[in-house]
Formats: sequence, C-alpha cells, structure tokens
Amino acid sequence: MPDIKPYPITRSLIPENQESPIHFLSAAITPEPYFFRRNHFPYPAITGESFLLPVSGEVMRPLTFHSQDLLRMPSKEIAVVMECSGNNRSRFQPEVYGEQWEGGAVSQGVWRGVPLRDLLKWTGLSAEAKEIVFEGTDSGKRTGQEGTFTFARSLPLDKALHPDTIIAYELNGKPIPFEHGYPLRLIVPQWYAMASVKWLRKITAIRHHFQGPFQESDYMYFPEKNSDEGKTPVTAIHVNSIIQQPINYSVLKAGTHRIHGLAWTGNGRITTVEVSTDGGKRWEQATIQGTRDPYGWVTWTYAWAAFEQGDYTLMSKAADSAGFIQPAEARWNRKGYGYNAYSTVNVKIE
Ligand SMILES: Nc1nc2c(c(=O)[nH]1)N[C@H]1C(S)=C(S)[C@@H](COP(=O)(O)O)O[C@H]1N2
Ligand SMILES: [Mo]
Repeated sequence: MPDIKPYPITRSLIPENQESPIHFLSAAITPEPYFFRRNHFPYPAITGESFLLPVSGEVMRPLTFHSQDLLRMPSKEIAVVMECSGNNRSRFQPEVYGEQWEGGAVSQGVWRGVPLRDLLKWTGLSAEAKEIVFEGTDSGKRTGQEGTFTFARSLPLDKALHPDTIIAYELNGKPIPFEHGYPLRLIVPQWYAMASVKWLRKITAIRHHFQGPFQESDYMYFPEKNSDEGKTPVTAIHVNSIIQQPINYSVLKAGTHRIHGLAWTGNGRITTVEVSTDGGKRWEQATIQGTRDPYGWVTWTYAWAAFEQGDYTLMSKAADSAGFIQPAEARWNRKGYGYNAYSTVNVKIE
C-alpha cells in the first residue's frame, strides 16, 4: 500500500489560507502539516529583531525581552482549540463575502509559553492601563483603505492577565513553525483565533480602546446588512461540533456505521453531544471520548444501526457547561463570523 496522506485544502496562496483536512484526521492533536493556515498578508521576513519583544506604553519599566529570556522563565503547556471566526462562513445564508471556509478552519495544538502576566510583573502596569496591544511583524494593504497596516489586536486587561494567556514559543513540542508565528506567538485560549497574534514583535499597554482595523472593522459581528448598528466584538468561541465521518453525500452499505467527530467551546466544557439520523427529529446521546483538557476539543462517537435503504440526514449538536447549545441556524452577520449551527451530513444507505 502506498503511504497516502490527506492534503490541506487551498483557499488562497498569497496570502496563504489553507483548511485542515479535518475529516481525515483522527489524532486529537493536529499534526503541524495539517494545521489550518490563515493569513491576512504575505509571510513576513524573520530577522534578528524577530527574537526581541519590547513591552512598553503604560508600564512602570519598559523592557525588551529576548526569546531566550522566555525559555528560562517558568512556562506552561496547554492544549488549545484554535478556530478561525470565519470557519464555515460558506454556510451562511444569505452568502457573505470573505474567505469561503468550510469546516476546516479549526485545529488543536499543544502550545508552550510564558504567561503574559509574568512578563508584565517585570514591567509593571500603570494605573491608567486599559488594554494591551499585540502587534505582528506582517503587514500590507487592506482593500479600500489607504496606507499599510500591520496585523495588530488588543485584549482587555482581564483577558490579557489571565494565567493561561501565554506568549508561546513551542507548538507540539517543537519551536513554532514559521507559518504559525515563529518565534513568538500570543495564545489566547477560548477566543476565536484572530486574538492569537502570530510573529509577535511588540506589546504595548494603552489607556484607551484600541481602534485598529482588525479590531474595529474586522472581527465585529454586524447584525445588519446595510448599517453598522448593533455591532459587537468577536470574542469567545461559540459551542460547536463537526461530523468527521461519514462525509457528506457518501453512499454506504446497510449495516452499523460509526458516526464520529469533534466538539469544542470557548465557554466552560463540552457536556453533551447529541446525534440525529433523521434530520433533527430525534436526538440520541453520542459517547464523548478523548481528552478533557480545559481548552481542548473532545472526540465523540455514535454507533448507527443503518439497515434500511434510503437517504438520511445526520446531525450533531453539542452543549457546554455554560448553558450554550448549538442552534439549528447560526446567527447571520454581515462578515460571516461565529458560525455554529448543527453539523449536517447527507448519506445514502444502499
Ligand atoms: N500576525 C498575524 N497574526 C494572526 C493572523 C495574521 O494574519 N497575522 N491571523 C489571525 C487569524 S484571523 C487566525 S484564524 C489565526 C490563524 O492561525 P494559524 O495560521 O496558525 O492557523 O491567526 C491569527 N493571528
Ligand atoms: Mo481567523
């Protein structure tokens, strides 16, 4: 047998946007070649300066850390689900502009790094500090806007100072791959992945609300098609699940089939996953397996006795300990963020 492996699914090449071949990955931790890639700009150059991390602004003592300094500080390793807020955007009705992701803009990695709060203990924070801004090394143009922009995002203080908000230097036990932010990347567990700034080159405490375009014009839920009224920021990941197998529109022989997939949330833990094999009329409990990392996904499985010929619509629905349940329909928004309707797969039994 040849050693056949899955391929990433290309959405664009420059900047590089690739989906994870998620239906064909059984390991709980996504191997790096299959981690999804989402970039706004062409890849930046890594230079000597990339290893320096200045922390300044509303701090008592501005300091520049070298990535080697971080290696010597106490670190932690955490399994984190990273989901692009545009994951499944192609499923919104009416359709919306933006990368037409299907379900593969999500991956799970094990990140090692130093809590940001430990770095901020060295610099101190001034009483006026309100948000922390994280700047990447990558930059470029934005359609319809003058000038050059850097990928930059801010966090409110409570999230920035959370003990599990880390400056990471390793993914899955090795230095972070170039495409995923080498040498230093911010990791913000439980938030959609736009918060986890790659190729971190600068941290600044500020006394106002950060107004960058990746803060105020992207990564906002705009509920209205033609006005900006009611906009709210994209933050925690919505409870979600995916049926990995069987895949959509497969033809199966009559018999018992294992329906299996993944479920995750940015609020608490996954408590249940239910499966329907009749288009959502009746629901049965799936068996949750896999790890119980606080920020990880769970794997789940359901044995389906499918002995009658016909067309079936399979669905999965996850719920979390914060009381959120996947909805039948995702809440539409103009930029197509936060899709989390049931995962749906059509199959024919022959
Ligand atoms: N510097 C930088 N950080 C970034 C981005 C980027 O374009 N530049 N994209 C963000 C978005 S929208 C996502 S979904 C994730 C993608 O991370 P990955 O490519 O490692 O999967 O990185 C986030 N951090
Ligand atoms: Mo994203």
